[in-house]
This record gives sequence, structure tokens and C-alpha cells, in this order.
Amino acid sequence: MFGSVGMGTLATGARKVDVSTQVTQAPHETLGLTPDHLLRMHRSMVTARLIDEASLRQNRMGRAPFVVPVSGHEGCQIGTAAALVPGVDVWVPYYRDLGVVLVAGLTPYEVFLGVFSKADDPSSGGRQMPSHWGARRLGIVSHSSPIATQVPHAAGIAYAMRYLDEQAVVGCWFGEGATSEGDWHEGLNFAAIHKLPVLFVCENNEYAISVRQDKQMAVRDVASRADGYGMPGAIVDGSDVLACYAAMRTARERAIAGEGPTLIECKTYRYLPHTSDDDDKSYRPRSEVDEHRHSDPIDRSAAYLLAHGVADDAALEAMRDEVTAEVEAAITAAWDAPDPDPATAMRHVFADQSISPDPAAQ
Ligand SMILES: Cc1ncc(C[n+]2csc(CCOP(=O)(O)OP(=O)(O)O)c2C)c(N)n1
Ligand SMILES: [Mg+2]
Repeated sequence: MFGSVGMGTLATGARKVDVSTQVTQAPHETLGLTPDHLLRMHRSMVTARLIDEASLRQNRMGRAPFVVPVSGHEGCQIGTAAALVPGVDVWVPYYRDLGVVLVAGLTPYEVFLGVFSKADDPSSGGRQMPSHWGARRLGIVSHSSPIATQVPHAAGIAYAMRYLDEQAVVGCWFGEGATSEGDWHEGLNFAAIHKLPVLFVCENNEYAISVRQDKQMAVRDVASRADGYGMPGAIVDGSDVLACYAAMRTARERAIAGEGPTLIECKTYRYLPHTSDDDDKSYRPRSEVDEHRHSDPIDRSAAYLLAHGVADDAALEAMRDEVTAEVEAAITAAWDAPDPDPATAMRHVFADQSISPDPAAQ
């Protein structure tokens, strides 16, 4: 990871004997990332975290019917998503991917339109379950609730890209539980056979709702399955946003060069329940959750920014304040936005028709 420049060239003051003076580049420099890139990635992580916490409060206030937490996953979501090209690549996320869709271009206001099931919710105008992301203008493809069904979709979209000779890739995200599904197998197998430009990202948080990974599969690493399909598999620390970026960037370069798909497994953890509807205290000890919080992706990113002089404490605090204000404004505006017209309830759900709010008129 660390490049070295000028091996053997002595810097002023260096001892002459047994010294190779290295100018060591910081990891982000070797990846071609500027301080501005780093700050944008950090801001996206903070935004995801604050939206998450605020959404759960809205749920407890009785305003949001169903919320899917992201806290803990921000490093792997923002790191992998940041290696895609908005407006060019296609995004096939799953329900936990708030961080991915923020990088793709969804705004906090649009996220809350979905949380409150409002008429202008870009995902579905309030028809889908919340967190079932979709945005035509951004190339975010809507998915269904049955897990892993988006994986063959991703392979199919990549097949079309190859057919149309597009210089683009598909990013496809899922949890480790999804990798036990038949759809997952079919999607990876097809993508590998045809060397399709699709990047498979597994956010392995050790649980599929209450089911621990060891009750779900007999292998330790999902990435080890890549070999069985004939594609490279990579294991990355999901709390290290730059490591996730690096793995995804390499995978994108391979895909664009026609070398086919990659499976990236990000080892991560979710701090909160699976959704607002379950109680995670019934299946995992608090000590386990607390232990994982020591490796928080946002704290680690902040430490990196401070260590490399990209930001100081005051700048990070100001960023957090700005994002807090942005999220609060988004909540207010989205809550005040119009609800869907009941007369349109069937639209995009069944064959095109409208119902009248007056049952007698039917
Ligand atoms: C085919 C199918 N089976 C079961 C479910 C119920 N279900 C919803 S989410 C989920 C857990 C998925 O776990 P994982 O893929 O690890 O993702 P995570 O939620 O941990 O991010 C399950 C079993 C479903 N939606 N679809
Ligand atoms: Mg999981």
C-alpha cells in the first residue's frame, strides 16, 4: 500500500550509513485521493449515521413505520460506493445501503420522503417498503424484499452493458445471509461465465436478523466462495473506508478491462437491531456490540483525517453541526411534503387503473 519515492536519495540531515530515506506516501495519496475526496467521504459517513439515528427517533415518535439501521456499516458502504462513477455506473443496493445511495446522489430530503412514504419519494412514491431504494435519475435500481433477488438483476444489467459496449459497471450489494440463497449462486455463476462488469459486495455483519453466520454457512469467509465461481475474492476490513475504496477501485478497473466480476467481502457489524421491529438483545450480548464499537468506521476516518492534517477537531465538529442542521431541515421539509393521493394507490402496483376515494362510486 505504501509507495516509496527516492530510495537511497538522502534527505537533508539523514545519516549516511545504513539508511534508505523514504518519502512515504499516505494511503490516500497512493489511491489518488485528495483531501477533498477524504472530506466528502467522511461527510457521507456522518450523514448516514445522523440520518440513521434521526430515523429511529422518528420511528419511536410514531411518524416512521419501519426503519432499517445502517450504523456500523458506513465504512464499507461509503468506501465501496465512492469507487463507482455516478451518472455512469448502475447501483443495485439492498435495504441497509443508506450510505451507498447517498454517494449515488440521493439527498437527505429524498431519504426522508421515503421514510415518511410521501408522494415525491423517488423510490416508489410511498408504495415500496421504506429503504427499498430506487431512483431512475441516479441509476439506482429498485429491489424486492426477498433477499438476493437483486443479484441476478445485477448480472443481467451487466450483461446488457457488455452487449451495448458501455464503459460502465454494476455495483451490487448484499448481506452475508443473502449468500445462502439460490439467486445469489445463479447471479455470480452467470456473471463469472460471461466475465460481466459487475462488482459484488458482501457486507458481512455476522448476522442475518438473529441467525449467526456459523448457523448460516460452514465457511468462515464468504469471499472463499469466489473461487468456486472462477472470480477473485477479496476480504476487507469494513470499518476501514480507504481499504474498502481500494478493493472496489481495483475491482472496477478489472471489470472495465473486460476481466469480469469480483467478490468483495467487507467484515462489518451493525450496532442497532436488524430493523425497528426487532429486539437484538434477545440474540446477542451487549458486550459483543460494545466491543465492535471500538472499531467505529467514523472514528477511524476522523483519526485518519487528523493524523494526516486533512482536518482539525474544530473542522470536524463544524462538519457534524452542518450535517445535523441539514438532516433536521430535511425531516421538517419531508414531513410537510404532500402524502400520495389515495386515488393513485393502485398505480405502479397493479395494472394501470385508479380507484375512487368514494366506495359508492366504484
Ligand atoms: C428469501 C427471503 N428469506 C427471508 C427473508 C427475511 N429476511 C429479511 S432480511 C433477512 C436477513 C438478511 O441478512 P443479511 O443478508 O446478512 O443482511 P443484513 O440484514 O444482515 O444486512 C431475512 C432472513 C427475506 N426477506 N427473503
Ligand atoms: Mg448480515
